[in-house]
Amino acid sequence: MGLFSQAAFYTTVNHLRDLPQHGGREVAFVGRSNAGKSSAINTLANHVRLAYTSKTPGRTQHLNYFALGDNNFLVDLPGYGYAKVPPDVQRHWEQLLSQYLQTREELAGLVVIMDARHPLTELDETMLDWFAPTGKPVHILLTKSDKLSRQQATLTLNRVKSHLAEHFSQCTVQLFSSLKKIGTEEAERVIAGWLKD
Ligand SMILES: Nc1nc2c(ncn2[C@@H]2O[C@H](COP(=O)(O)OP(=O)(O)O)[C@@H](O)[C@H]2O)c(=O)[nH]1
Ligand SMILES: [Mg+2]
Repeated sequence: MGLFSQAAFYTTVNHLRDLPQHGGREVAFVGRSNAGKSSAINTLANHVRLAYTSKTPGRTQHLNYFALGDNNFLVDLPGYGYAKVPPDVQRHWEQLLSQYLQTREELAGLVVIMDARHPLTELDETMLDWFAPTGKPVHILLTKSDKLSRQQATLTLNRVKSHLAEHFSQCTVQLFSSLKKIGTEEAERVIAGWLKD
């Protein structure tokens, strides 16, 4: 059975002061809105609607916690990069995300979801910049890779790898597809290595 197969909703948090004191470890998923984060979480968890998948992105500004068992947790972070967010909402989001990424001790590693057709956007890099000082590991899923030819996918993977080697050496990256179930074992292996068993 997979690492995420027992995942169950745990709690929703909108302020840092409300972060759960579970005493275990957590792994957070973040990504540009519509990149395919909810689909990736659902694919890994093998649940159809564990994390809500939507075509109208950008509604939630919350941190959603899922219990994985053994006091390990998955945290679904709010998406970023959608147009027309009111400035106060944007500020709240920036505060919450940057503070969470920089200070959360229980956070063992960060999974960043990127659309394989548009990897490493400015906001993706902002996320990596916020997290880099912690020295904790980051794993990037280049999802929707089913939309690329094999050659395009390999090219993209290599391009992202060389960028990371230069700028974010604690990052690893792989191809992923929720639609075709590509890359789930590799992702699970990396994430399981961050958590307690
Ligand atoms: N072809 C393809 N489409 C995907 C994949 N993952 C997500 N999508 C689609 O991309 C859109 C956004 O996905 P969603 O998971 O809601 O993105 P989120 O906003 O990052 O949570 C939806 O229409 C999904 O069906 C994938 O691996 N392949
Ligand atoms: Mg989503």
